[in-house]
Amino acid sequence: MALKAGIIGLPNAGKTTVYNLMTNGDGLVSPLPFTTVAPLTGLANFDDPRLSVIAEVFGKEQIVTPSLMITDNAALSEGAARGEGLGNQFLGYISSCDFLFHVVRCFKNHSVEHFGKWIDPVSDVLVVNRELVKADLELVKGETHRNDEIIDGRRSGDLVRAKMLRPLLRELSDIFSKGVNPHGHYFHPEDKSLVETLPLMTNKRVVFICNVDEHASSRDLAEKVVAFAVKNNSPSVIVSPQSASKEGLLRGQTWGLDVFYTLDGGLRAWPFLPPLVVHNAIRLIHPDLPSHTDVIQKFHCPRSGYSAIDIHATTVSCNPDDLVADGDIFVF
Ligand SMILES: Nc1nc2c(ncn2[C@@H]2O[C@H](COP(=O)(O)OP(=O)(O)OP(=O)(O)O)[C@@H](O)[C@H]2O)c(=O)[nH]1
Ligand SMILES: [Mg+2]
Repeated sequence: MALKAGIIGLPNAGKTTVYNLMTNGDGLVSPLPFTTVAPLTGLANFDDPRLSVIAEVFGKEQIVTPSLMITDNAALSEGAARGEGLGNQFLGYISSCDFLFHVVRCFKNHSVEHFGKWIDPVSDVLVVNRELVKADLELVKGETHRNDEIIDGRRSGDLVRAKMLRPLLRELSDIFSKGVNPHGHYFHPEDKSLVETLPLMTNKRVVFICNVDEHASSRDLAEKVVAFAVKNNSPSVIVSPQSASKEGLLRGQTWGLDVFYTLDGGLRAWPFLPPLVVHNAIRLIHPDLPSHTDVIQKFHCPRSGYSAIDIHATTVSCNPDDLVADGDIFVF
C-alpha cells in the first residue's frame, strides 16, 4: 500500500495548485476561498537517481518509481476543530494520513482573497497549528472516555494498556489545553511509544511547502517559513507554481522520506517513514507474504557515493526484527 500524504493549509494557500503540480491533476483552482470541498486523491511519482543503477546491477527492465498517494482537501480555518467551516471533514481525513504537506501562502496577489490583514505566512502556519492542537485535545478527550470505560469494565479492550495510558492521556490533555503541542515534552521511552500509538495530528510529520510567486518579497516571506521549519525540525520546500517549477517538489529526499527497494519480477521503490522493521515492510509489500525472511536476500545502496560493485558486495542476512534502512534492497 502506498504511503499516504495529506495537503493542509488555509483557504487560498494554493493547496490545489500544488496538488495539481504533484499529481498532474486537474483539481479546480480559483481565487475564492473554500473552492475545494470534496477530497481529491492522486498519485505523485518522484525522482530517485538510485533506481537506474539498481536496475542495471540486477538486470531489471520493469521499474516502478517511488510514489505517494496524495489527497488535497478542504481548507482548514480558525474554528475547524470546533466543527466550523469544513473543519470536521478535513480533520477526519488527515488523521488517516501518514504525513502532511502544509502549503503556506507566500504570494501577495490582491485578487486572491486572504483572511488576514496582510500576508504573514508564519502567523498563518500558527493558525493551522492551533487548530491541530485543538483537534488533538478533542481526540484525547474521546480517547480518555473510551479508556476509562475499559478500566471500569464497561468496554472490552486491553486493560493493561488502558491503565498505562490513563496518566499519559491526562498529561496530554494538560499540554493540549495550554494550546501547545507535546513535541518538547519529555516522555519516558516506553510512554513515548504508547503515545505514538494514538492518532494525534500533532504527531504527524509535516513538510512545509512555501508557495511563492516571482516577486522578491515572496521569497523573503518563504525564507521566514523555512527558518520556522528548521526550528521545528521539519523539512521545507520553496515552490513557484506560476513558473511551473517542480524543482524540489518531486524529490522524496527533501520530504525527509526514506526508500527501500524490492526485486522479484521487476524493481520497485517503496518510500517509507522510519522507523520501520523488516516484518512490517513485508506486510506493506503484500499482507499475504510470509514474514519469515530466510528466503530474502538483502543488499544495500547508500544515498550517495554508490557504485554497482558496492551494491553487489553488500549482501547480508535479513532478520524480521531488523530496522529497514534507507537504500535497503530486498530480493525475493
Ligand atoms: N500569484 C499567485 N497566485 C497563486 C499562486 N498559487 C495559487 N495562486 C492562486 O491562488 C488562488 C487559490 O489557489 P488554489 O490552489 O485554489 O488554493 P487552495 O488552497 O486550494 O484554495 P481552497 O481550496 O479554496 O482552500 C487561485 O486563483 C490560484 O491561481 C502563486 O504562487 N502565485
Ligand atoms: Mg483547493
